[in-house]
Amino acid sequence: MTSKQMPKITLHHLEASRSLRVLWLLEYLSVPYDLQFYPRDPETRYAKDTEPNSGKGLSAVHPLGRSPVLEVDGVVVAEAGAVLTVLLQHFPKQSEAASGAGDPRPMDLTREGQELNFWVQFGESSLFLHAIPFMYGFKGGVIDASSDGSSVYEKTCARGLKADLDHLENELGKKGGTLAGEGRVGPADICTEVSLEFIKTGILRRRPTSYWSTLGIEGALGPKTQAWMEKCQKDESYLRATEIEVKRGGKVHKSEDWLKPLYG
Ligand SMILES: N[C@@H](CCC(=O)N[C@@H](CS)C(=O)NCC(=O)O)C(=O)O
Repeated sequence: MTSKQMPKITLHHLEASRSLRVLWLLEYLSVPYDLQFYPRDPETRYAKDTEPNSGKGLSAVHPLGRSPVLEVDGVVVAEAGAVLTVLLQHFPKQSEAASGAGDPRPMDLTREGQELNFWVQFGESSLFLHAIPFMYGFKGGVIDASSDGSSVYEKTCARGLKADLDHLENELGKKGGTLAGEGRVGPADICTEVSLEFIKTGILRRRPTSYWSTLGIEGALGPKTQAWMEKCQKDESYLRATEIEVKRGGKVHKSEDWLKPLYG
C-alpha cells in the first residue's frame, strides 16, 4: 500500500491507558496517523470531561467514552482487540509492505496467523480480565491492607492470573525470549506487554512478594517475563510511543513513567 492510497487513520488515545499498545503498534508499523490525545482528570483519573453517552470528550467518538478508538477513513473501530486486529490485518509494516513478507496477519487461518491472533486477544481477554478484580479489590478496599492472600476472594482472583503469568513465562522460554520469536520484538509482544506493565505497577507493586507467594504467584513475575519486559521497553518503537505519550500529556516525568498519571 503506497502512502497515496493510505486511508486517514486517527487514534483516539487516553493518557496513561491500554491505548499505549495501539500507539506502539502504529509506531512499529510506521503507518501515518493522527493522534487525538485525551488527558485524564488529575482528581478522578478518569478521562477528563468525558461521561459515557454524554457526546463529550471521548464519548463524542464512541458512546462508551473509552479508549482506544481508531477511526479509519471515518469508520470507527472500538475495543482494543478489534483495533489491534484491524491494524495488523490491513496495515503491514511499511518497510515490508512492498515485498509481501513480514508479520503474520491475525485473521489468516494459518498456524502463524492464529498464534498471533491468540496474543492479540490474550493481553486484554485473559491477563487483564484476571488482573482487574485485584485492581478493583485494592481500590475499593475489598482487599484491604491487612489481607494476607488467604481469603477465598483473593484465591479466586489469583487462579486465572497465575495460570496466565505461568503460560507467558513458559511460552517466552519456548520462543527464545520474545513472543514474536528469535529474540525479535514484534506484534505479539506489543499486544501483550502493556498489560504486564499495568499488572506490575497497578497490582503486584501494591503488595509484598510474600503476599503473592501465598497466592502461588511466586516472585510475582518470572525471570523470563522480566527480561522480556526490559527488552520490549528498549524497543525503538516503544521508546517513540512512550515519548509521544509523555510529551502530549505535557508532563515532566520520564517516558518510563508513562503510567504515572494513572497510578501516581
Ligand atoms: N474493553 C475495552 C476497555 C476500554 C477501557 O476501559 N479503556 C479505559 C482506559 S484503560 C478508558 O478509556 N476508560 C475511560 C475513563 O477512564 O474514563 C477495550 O479493550 O478497549
